[in-house]
Amino acid sequence: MDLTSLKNQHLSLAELVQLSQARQRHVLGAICYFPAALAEPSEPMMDAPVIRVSMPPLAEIKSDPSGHARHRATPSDPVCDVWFSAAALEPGQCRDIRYRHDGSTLFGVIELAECEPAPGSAATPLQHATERAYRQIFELLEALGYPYLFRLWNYMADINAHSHDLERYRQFNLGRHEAFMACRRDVVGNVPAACALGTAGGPLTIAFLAGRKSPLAIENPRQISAFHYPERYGPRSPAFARASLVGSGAGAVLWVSGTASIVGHHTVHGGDVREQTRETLKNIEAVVAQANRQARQPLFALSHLLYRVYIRHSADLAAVRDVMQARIGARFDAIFLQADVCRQDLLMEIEASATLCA
Ligand code: 3EB
Repeated sequence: MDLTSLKNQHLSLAELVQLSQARQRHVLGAICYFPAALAEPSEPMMDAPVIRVSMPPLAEIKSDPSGHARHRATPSDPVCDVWFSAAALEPGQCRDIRYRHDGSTLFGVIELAECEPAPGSAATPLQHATERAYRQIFELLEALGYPYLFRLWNYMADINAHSHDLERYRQFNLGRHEAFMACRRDVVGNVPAACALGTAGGPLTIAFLAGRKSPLAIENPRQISAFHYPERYGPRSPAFARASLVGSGAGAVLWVSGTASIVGHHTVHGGDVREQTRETLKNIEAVVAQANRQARQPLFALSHLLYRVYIRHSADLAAVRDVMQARIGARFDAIFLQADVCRQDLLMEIEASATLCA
């Protein structure tokens, strides 16, 4: 069995919950972006591991097979990033993680509240929650025999706020690094694709995809690898690759990490959302070109990616969308979300995925 059975789609929450029973059995997992603050604790919405994130959807572009782009402005319904598998799925729950797997790929979700660590620990509550979440993830993956992380989505409230003398995103990086080290995971080179964004509230929320085949970690020649960022961005560098690639030929899957207006390690075009979007697309183009080089085949193109676009100020939606359409063409699939980005001077960030031939 290989990854040709994986498929990624954007659906409204109504569409997701109204899928036929037969179709729901093939939902590996999903992330649902909610417009309003969520009441805790979040009750499971369906049998599949579906997680709710407080992150207002701003718009959606969907291209149907006939080639028409359908725009939906300010969707009132939550929008979901859904992963399907054509294979038979096995569900499971272990401590705080809910998951489903198909014999080659596992999708899991975990939510953890930020509790004070044990007395004597120097960790902040967010750092502690992050370390506990990642330790649970690594322990589960070891136990079930899915050792390779392909992709992680990291969502936390107040990502740019400072507490305990450190920005919360940097606290998150400390906890992630600690867990990687404790579980003997590489923190440079062979690291998963990821994103880290700020929500409007709620617990630390992480979704992940893992498998039994080692992915290729892809870097961007225009950017210093994030795991080599200098210390001025925080005491521990973020452990993620610019993209990860699994499988080959028609069965390949590409995950492009959250990508922003960073060249080298510097934020460029501070204050200019249009230029930040152009620079971000140049970065994604460079990552895709690098992935095609490593695949030794031109498998991926900007016009065939599925995009999630995070925008700090909702008033910038039109500017970001216009630049994307000018560069990519009018027809592409994207959801636009209001979210805080992990550097104060970044106004937007884009991530993407491609499941070929599914
Ligand atoms: C950057 O390039 C922007 O901490 O997991 C992008 C993707 C970013 C993943 C992470 C952070 C992360 O540094 C921020």
